Amino acid sequence: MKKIFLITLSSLCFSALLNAEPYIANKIKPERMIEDFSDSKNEDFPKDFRTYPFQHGKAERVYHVKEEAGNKYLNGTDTEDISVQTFKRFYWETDKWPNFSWRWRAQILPKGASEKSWQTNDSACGIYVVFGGYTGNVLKYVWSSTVPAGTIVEKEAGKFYIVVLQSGKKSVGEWKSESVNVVEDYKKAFKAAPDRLPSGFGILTDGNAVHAPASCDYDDFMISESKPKN
Ligand SMILES: [Ca+2]
Repeated sequence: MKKIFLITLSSLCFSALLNAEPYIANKIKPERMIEDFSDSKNEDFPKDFRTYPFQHGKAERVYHVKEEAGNKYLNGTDTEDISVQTFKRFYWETDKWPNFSWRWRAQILPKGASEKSWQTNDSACGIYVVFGGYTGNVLKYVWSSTVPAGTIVEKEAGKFYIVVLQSGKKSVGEWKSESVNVVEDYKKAFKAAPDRLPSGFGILTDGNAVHAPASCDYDDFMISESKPKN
């Protein structure tokens, strides 16, 4: 009788441990790596990235995976006025995972570019978060040639806003880490909460408006439940 009791007790403990595991895992892993380019081949177009509508096309001339000290990252370089975005789709529940972080390193700022006018609207580094698919509402984060960091530029009222995170030459050639809350930024720009989810994120390095070369490196795109502690 005593033996049976002990076996029952130990299996109960074991099953309690098993049941507890997902809870502990959720508690200690509040972030998800979305893309670190480690699955892509050096010099290739990045794996799992697409362009609209279906083919890579000219984007293959702009975006290449590079390797440095054993780490792979993405370089976007546009010297031909191509201006094509590439994107990665994933199921992004921004209500649970509102924080988005990445690293970027501007290499060449397109000279004379300013996001404030369509005639000069180029950015060395640009990240798109589109709420609601191709035709949804757009938040774009940039490293601007000239517009001060902290500026939100209204490109199209109620449709398209640019948030400037880095600006100018001072940190060109240096990796910078960014961490944003896309839901809070959406509310600031659109004056309302998002009613649709993003289907992933896009990248654009371009210099076609001012006809100047642009180049940026990107890496470590992550989402998290709360702001990463630095
Ligand atoms: Ca990497």
